[in-house]
Amino acid sequence: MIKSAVTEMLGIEWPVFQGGMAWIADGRLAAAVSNAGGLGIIAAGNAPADYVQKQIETARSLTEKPFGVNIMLMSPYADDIAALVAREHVRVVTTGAGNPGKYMKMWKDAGIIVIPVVASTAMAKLMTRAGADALIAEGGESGGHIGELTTMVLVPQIVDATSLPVIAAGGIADGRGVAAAFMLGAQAVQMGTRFLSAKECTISDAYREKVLKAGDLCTVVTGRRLGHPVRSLKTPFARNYAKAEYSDISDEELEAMGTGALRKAVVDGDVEHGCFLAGQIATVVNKVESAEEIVHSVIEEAEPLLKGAAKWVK
Ligand code: TUI
Repeated sequence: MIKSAVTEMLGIEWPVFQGGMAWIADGRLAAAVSNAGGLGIIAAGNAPADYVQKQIETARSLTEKPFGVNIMLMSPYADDIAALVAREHVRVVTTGAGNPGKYMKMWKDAGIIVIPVVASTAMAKLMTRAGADALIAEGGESGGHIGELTTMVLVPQIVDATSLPVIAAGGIADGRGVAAAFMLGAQAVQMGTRFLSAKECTISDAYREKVLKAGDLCTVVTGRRLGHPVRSLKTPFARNYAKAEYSDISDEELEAMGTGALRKAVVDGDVEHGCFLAGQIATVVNKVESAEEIVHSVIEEAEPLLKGAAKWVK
């Protein structure tokens, strides 16, 4: 049994969050993870509020346990979804890709537990002062939109910069990662890539196959030129995008190249034009399991590692 300030605060059994992956983390996946004793999270991504509302209804029909909604702050619908989660009194809100400061009062007044993703100590301090309940420290090993620092260096610095409990994310997909995160001072973990292999995760077969087959050097970061670095699997799309980034095309054209590419990967399984977001740890994800098997196995692996840590001290 691994308990911490995070399991206490949320009333969950295990300190395992499922990352709010745009286009992927729907009400069904979130409910499956929450039913397994972790924290399932619905991703709003770039979707409009009525989509998110439907996913909240789906999750509520499938679980009595707490779940969260992740708001991608670069979304054109961020304001609408921020208001929706307050109206719906969603238990937990996580945020990504920006500063959620302007929504904090509304969410706290609605009794929501607010857990922003931070990629720097400055943001961690700002969010602590703004009234966040915990912080997710997400390193650049993650898939999707990433910050500069790796999990190994980010987590201890965030732990030192805040009095709040910290959830580690980025590069964690098994019990070794969970144990290491706790050693760095985290009190829970968030995994995204590992849940791409979950039975309840409704991605295209091509997406799942690519993750299951991924090797250690299979991801690449694109988008630095536009100030939004994004990690994805090396595919024709990623290679073309990387090339275009160093060409003389305009920023607008470059931006347009990315539009719709995640949908093409998730929904259509288009291996030529799709953008297959995944973290560097994809290489250790090699079998399809239920969300419950995933949550339970990472905890079962982590427990003896944490208990056995004393063997190193003579
Ligand atoms: O947000 C993520 N991961 C994402 S969002 C996403 S959708 C997207 N697609 C294309 C381009 C851009 C986004 C796919 N994956 N992770 C959490 C995260 N948040 N990583 C980094 C940050 C972050 C970045 C800057 C958090 C705060 C922040 O602060 C900005 C500021 O104002 O200082």
